[in-house]
Amino acid sequence: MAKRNQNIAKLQSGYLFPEIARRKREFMQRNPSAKLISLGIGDTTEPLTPAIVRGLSGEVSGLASTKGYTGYGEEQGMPELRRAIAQKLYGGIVPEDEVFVSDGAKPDTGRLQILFGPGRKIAVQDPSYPVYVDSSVMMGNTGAFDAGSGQFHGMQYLRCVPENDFFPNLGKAGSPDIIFFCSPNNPTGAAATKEQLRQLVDFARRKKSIIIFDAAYSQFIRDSKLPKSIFEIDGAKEVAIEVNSFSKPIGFTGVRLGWTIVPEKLKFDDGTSVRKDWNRIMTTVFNGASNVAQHGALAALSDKGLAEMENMVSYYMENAAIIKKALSGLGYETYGGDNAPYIWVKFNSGSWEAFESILEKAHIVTTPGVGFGPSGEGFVRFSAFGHRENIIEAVERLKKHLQENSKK
Ligand code: PL4
Repeated sequence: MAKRNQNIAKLQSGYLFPEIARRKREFMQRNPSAKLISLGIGDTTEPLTPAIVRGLSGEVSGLASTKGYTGYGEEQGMPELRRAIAQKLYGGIVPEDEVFVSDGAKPDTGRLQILFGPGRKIAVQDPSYPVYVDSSVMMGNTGAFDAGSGQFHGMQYLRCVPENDFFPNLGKAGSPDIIFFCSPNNPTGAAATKEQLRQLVDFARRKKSIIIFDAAYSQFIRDSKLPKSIFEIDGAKEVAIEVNSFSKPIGFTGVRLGWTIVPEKLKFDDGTSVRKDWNRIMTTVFNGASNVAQHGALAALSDKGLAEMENMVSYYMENAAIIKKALSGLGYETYGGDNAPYIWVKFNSGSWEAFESILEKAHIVTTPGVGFGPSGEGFVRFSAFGHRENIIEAVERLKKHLQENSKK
């Protein structure tokens, strides 16, 4: 028999989101008539919008004809979509040949591990989207694993907490090869300022690190002074890769479409081109994004599509405002929710304890903060993705449950 990949064996438990789904299923078995509301997994709920549907269905109809049929496309994506992303979403600050269209930010994050290979020093924001740590562990990018303490020596957790405005103390960050940085952040909802990203880019330039900047929530930024891309920062093209996604702003979590930008100027320490290696990986292990999904995305970047995207984002951000207002009104410390669809809330108990209590008493699914890293302990993440009527009902239930809880 083949030997097991020992890096997989190092993963400490199941992936966070299936674990939440498991607890939800168990709850439903015990309470089959409960009307659960999910403010847990950040999954979109609102239907696709007209211009985008026209883009998708136009391509489907085309595929049904001999003339319109297409098979495999270019692994890097349709040239017109790469161009539209570069121009409409980045205002031309990145050229189209640095845009690699894909099936989403999460799969690209996994494939980026192949780009760097094992034995790299990794730094991650703590808390952060668990894929960065778990995919690094799978690749063997953990430094030494101490089974006694269950800690990885070599992976640096960059503490991001209210006390430091959710921006890490880079003075303590050592010299990582790779820095995963997500802004607007999942789960804290914190959006880094230009000055903060400038510090990050300067740090990476000094330490010769590469930043993997996850901008999956950039369209949710409402404050026009905040940067939507790492490439708005001078010098970032020599030290950063950006992953991004159509999942959240246009409801493509199931349709699947994202992209990664790898600048021509980004080089490895031996002077070779990172972009060339990424192209080699993508043409080898990826066969191009769905042609139907790409036409949907192209339609989303038309004038009508962009207006629909803006309405969709505004809808979820109004949900965020409703949740945040209710929880702050109850006296909870709340963060995020202004430029991101997540509200990060401090509880006086452990994260899982708060999660269980809200599930059992209010029949609401949330996400325990500690699932995103040790600094998330004591916090719970509330997602703003949901139908408005469910958000309003969830808020009423939370008010009732949390008020009763505070009396005890
Ligand atoms: C549950 C910072 C959600 N099963 O859809 P993609 O692959 O283009 O983007 C995924 C993604 C990338 N980057 C960040 C994200 O937060 C997400 C999606 N995160 C969440 O609730 O945290 C969905 C999670 C999904 C998963 O594991 O990604």
